[in-house]
Amino acid sequence: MKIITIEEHFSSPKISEKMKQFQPKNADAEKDKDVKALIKHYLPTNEDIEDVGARRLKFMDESGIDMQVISYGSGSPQGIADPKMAIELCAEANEELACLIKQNPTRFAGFTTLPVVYPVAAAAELERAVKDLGFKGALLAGTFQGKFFDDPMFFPIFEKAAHLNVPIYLHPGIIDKKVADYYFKNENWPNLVNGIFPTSGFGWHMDSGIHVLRMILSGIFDKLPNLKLISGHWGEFVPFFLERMDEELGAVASHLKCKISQYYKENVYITPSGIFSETQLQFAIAQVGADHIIYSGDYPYLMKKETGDFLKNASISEEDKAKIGHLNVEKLLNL
Ligand code: GRE
Ligand code: ZN
Repeated sequence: MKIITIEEHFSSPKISEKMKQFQPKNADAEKDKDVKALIKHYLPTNEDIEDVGARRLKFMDESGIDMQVISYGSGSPQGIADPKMAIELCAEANEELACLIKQNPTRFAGFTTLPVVYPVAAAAELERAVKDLGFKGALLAGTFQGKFFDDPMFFPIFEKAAHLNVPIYLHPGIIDKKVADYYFKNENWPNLVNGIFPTSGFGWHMDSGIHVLRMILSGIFDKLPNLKLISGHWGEFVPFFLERMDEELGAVASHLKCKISQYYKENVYITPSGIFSETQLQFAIAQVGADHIIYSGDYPYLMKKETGDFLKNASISEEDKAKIGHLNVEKLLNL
C-alpha cells in the first residue's frame, strides 16, 4: 500500500546561519541556550534534518514511505519580525526546498514557509510558492511571537490559501513565555522537565489545539468555507472534547453558523505525527472519520522504522488504510 506522510521537516544550513542574527542577546537567550543544550539529544542531527536526498530516501525505503511532504522545521524564518528580512529569507528557504524536491519529484513534495509578519506579502509568497515552485500548501509553526493566526491581520494568508485551494498545516511552536512559566515551570523539577513539559512533552500541543479552536471561533470558516487546516498529533487534544465544546462553547458562540464539531469535521484534517497508537487511530476514525485523517511521521524529530508498518498492520479496514495512507492526501493536495 502506498503511504504518504505530511509532517516531515527539513532545515537549511544557509538559512540557519542567517537566522543567528535574529536570536535575542539577553538573559532569556542564555537560558534558552541552556535548555537547548539540555534537550540536544532530543533533536535531530544536522545530517538528518538538512538532507533532502539519499539519507532521507533510505529511511523512507526502510520504513515503507513512498512520499514525504516536507516543511521547514524549528528555526524557520517565519518567525522573523523584520518584514524585509522575513520576506527575503522565507523566499530563499522556499526556493532551496523547491530545488531539492525537484530532484526527486515522485518522492518529495513541500509546504511553504511564510513571512507572516507582513500578511499581504505572505499571501503573495504563498501564491508564488504554489504556482511557480510547485508547493502544495503552507505550514505555520506556532504563533507569530505570541499572536495567534485568528487575529484579523492574518486574514489575507488564509484567504489566499482558500482561493488557491491549498491547506495550511497549523504546527506547534514555542509557546509564550508567560504561559510556559505559569503552567509548566517548577524550580524543584529537573531542568530537562522544565524544558520538555512546555514544549514537545505537552505545552506546545495544548497551544496548537487551542490555535485550531481559535480559528474556528473566529468565524473564519463561515467567511472561507473551503479553507482547510491540518492539525498534527491526532488533533492536539481537540477531538476528545468536541461534544463538550458543542454543548458549552457552541451554546454561546451564536456568531457561528455551525457547531464547533461540524467545522472541525469539515475543515480540519488530523495526522498522527509519529504517535503510533492504535487506540488513538481507532478513536480518530470514530470521532472525525477516516476521510479526515492523513498520515505523518514527524521525520526527523522522530525516525521510527515502524512508520509504514503501523498503518499497514492496524486493525482497521483496508479501505480506511488506503484513505489515511494516500487517498485523502492525494485529494487534498492535488498530488
Ligand atoms: C516537531 O516538529 O514536532 C518538533 C520540532 C522541534 C522539536 C521537537 C519536535 O519542530 O517534535
Ligand atoms: Zn513536526
